[in-house]
Amino acid sequence: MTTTPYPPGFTWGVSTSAYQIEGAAAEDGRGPSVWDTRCRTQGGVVNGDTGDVACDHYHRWEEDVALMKGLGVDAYRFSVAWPRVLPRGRGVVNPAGLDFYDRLIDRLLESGIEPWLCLYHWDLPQALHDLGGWSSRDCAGWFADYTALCAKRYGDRVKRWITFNEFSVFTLFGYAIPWAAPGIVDRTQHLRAIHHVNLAHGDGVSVLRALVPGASIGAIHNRQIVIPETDTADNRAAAALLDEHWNLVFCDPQILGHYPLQTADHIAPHVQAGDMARIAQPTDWFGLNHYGPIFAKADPSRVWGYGWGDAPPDSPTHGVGWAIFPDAFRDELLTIHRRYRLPIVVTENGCGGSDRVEADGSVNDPHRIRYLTIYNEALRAAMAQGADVRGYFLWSLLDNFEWGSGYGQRFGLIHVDFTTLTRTPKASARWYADLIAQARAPRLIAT
Ligand code: PNW
Repeated sequence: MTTTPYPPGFTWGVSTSAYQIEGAAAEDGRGPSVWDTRCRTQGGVVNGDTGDVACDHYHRWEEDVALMKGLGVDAYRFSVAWPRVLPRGRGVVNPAGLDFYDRLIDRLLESGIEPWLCLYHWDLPQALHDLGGWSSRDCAGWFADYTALCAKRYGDRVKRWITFNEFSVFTLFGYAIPWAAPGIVDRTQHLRAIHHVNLAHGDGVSVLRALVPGASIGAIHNRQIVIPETDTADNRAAAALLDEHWNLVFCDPQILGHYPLQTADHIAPHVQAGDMARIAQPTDWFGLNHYGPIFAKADPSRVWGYGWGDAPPDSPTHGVGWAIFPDAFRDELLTIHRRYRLPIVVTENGCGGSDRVEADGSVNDPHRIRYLTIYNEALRAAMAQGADVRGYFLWSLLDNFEWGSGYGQRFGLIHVDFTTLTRTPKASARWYADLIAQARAPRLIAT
């Protein structure tokens, strides 16, 4: 009998996002986003790094598609920069920005790589933030109009659509714990942002259904078990509230139609009649981004009374300091399968750190290969136990602008020299290409 652990049609891919790779921040009519503002004026990014140049993908996209082809991936997840196509977020469109994604999509299709288009990877146009941004209910409508623009322009060629990437990271770190743009710390604004982003998601799904026949639509959630740093009552309470804000306040209303317990009370003043039905539009798959568990501790200096705890001192960690715990990945896949009853696509998983360039120019990253190997085993274990996983996208194609960590944390399969912008595939790129090739070839097993 021939078999492979992956079902027929399993999608192998790589992921990136616009602000992290494109650069060309002020070119061809692109407007500023909240991340440009954060990098340029707010601080909070290591080294004062910015996405002004990043990987210069805006100019080097042809080389990058060729690199993907070399990996043998089926699919590429990228995001459209809202301020590149609508410099002020709404109103006048920027034809040069729209053209850029046309060229990219066409080349991907010619190369046999399916485009998976994500509408929002955190780069809200600054002009919309100045009008209230996600704290304003109007933002859902602005997002729906932007979605319609992209759907009409790209929907003839793009069938895989994603509304948002990691709802809870940009809302929590943008509005409650100031680690991301726009750097606000305010409970009410955080709650309003949660609810308005949920409305925007629901409206976005409705627009895509109406405008893109045959669209396969998902949303991407970062889900990570929240563990109390030490087992005290205060830390357990902190972990329970963080679990709602991190893991539940988007998935539950979008898929199950209600907010989780504590949040339902907190958010009630911002919810209007009909909102919950507007949010809970059926989607086709659940996008999961997962790296490792997170640790919570009580922290009265933070706006919600919880803060980030540390992994136990003896636990293995990434270069980024995240705990390596593949069983949590397996369990997360099984939990999602049972709780949400949707096919799952792993839209991000990967390993950060700093990589050493050898004298001959090669880049060996055995730590990344080790991490990916054990996480792939966990993926297969979850599938063997019934989780309906349809694809795996590795984060990331390229080393890129790693938000608050600037260029100091590298997640790429392809090394980028940020002075010369030269790309060099790492040992992990070969490893991933081999994994994909083996996964596709049915293996003979004795029966
Ligand atoms: C994700 N955390 O972000 C993002 O989708 C990517 O843009 C990013 O580059 C990648 O993971 C690696 O960081 C996260 O604090 C940011 O647990 C923070 C966390 C998780 C994911």
